[in-house]
Amino acid sequence: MAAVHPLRPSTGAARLDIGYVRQPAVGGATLLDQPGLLALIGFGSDAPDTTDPRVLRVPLQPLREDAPRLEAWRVDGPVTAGHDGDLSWSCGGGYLMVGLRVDEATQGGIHAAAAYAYGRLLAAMAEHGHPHLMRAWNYLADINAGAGDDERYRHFTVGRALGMAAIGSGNYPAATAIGRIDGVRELVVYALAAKAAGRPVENPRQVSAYRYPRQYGPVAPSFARAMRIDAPAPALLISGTASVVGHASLHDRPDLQIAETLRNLDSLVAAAGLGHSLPAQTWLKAYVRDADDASVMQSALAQSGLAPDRLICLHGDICRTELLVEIDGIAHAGV
Ligand code: 3EB
Repeated sequence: MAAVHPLRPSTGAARLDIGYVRQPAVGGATLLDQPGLLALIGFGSDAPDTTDPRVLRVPLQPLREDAPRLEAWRVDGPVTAGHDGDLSWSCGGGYLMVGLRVDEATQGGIHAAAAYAYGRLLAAMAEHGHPHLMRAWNYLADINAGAGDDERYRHFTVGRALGMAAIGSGNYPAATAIGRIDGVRELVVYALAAKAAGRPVENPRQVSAYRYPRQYGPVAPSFARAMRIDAPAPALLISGTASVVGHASLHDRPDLQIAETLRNLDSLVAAAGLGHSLPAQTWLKAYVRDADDASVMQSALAQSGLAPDRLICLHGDICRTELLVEIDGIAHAGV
């Protein structure tokens, strides 16, 4: 093993601080004035309405009135940001955040929109000198519409794979793909890239998504189960995780799907070397197909030890019709 400078992490990874903020969503001005603010993600219809390129708007409605509605990403050092057509970018401290909103009609459908979005994303990464794609979120309408290989999620998956063709499966980012229920056929993608590579992590309880068998579509989904950032303290960017064991969906009740999902999360955290279960410093987003399941989700996560302010519950469709819930997030190792 190569000698490592004692004061510097071996990977060259830089600090990334993520957390939810409970603040009146209107304006968000004081947050945006903070130095090192890389991105501010607003959820639902009252997300900050501003042209600041660091502000990303997720078209899913939060389901608990009293919950935080903003997610702040902070880095060390100055941040620069701008717009480039339909793309917004923000860069500093070794990280690049990119946001894209693509009207499907302008590209000729969800397949072409996905290919276009990922082509634009990879081009922006090259232009700004952040070659490692760490994490991507994808929100698209009518995700389960269409039968068999004509399902819109599968079309999205094929288009995304085309746009990401330059990335090998061993370097796929962590990802989430969720259905927006407002019916707006605009693909929303936002992504985190970095100067230093992360370490993709797979879940021993699950077949890697990029190795899913043919029954789930003509092209397997291009994502890793999680991406580990090594420094200064380890953090794990966790992909959308559902009640999938092996490659099969399990259970038809939301409570059982949530319990299985939590087992998957524990397994993933262990595989990443972050302990035996989700650490205290964890921020989760839970997606529920049926708004009525938000309370079951909330109590299940409270029971597993997650503080209420560390959960944002969003109303969205999951990419297999039988799946009712999905959870993603970030886990910071205890210090
Ligand atoms: C699964 O385990 C559930 O296509 O980007 C989870 C996370 C899922 C990301 C994606 C899909 C995606 O297969 C679905």
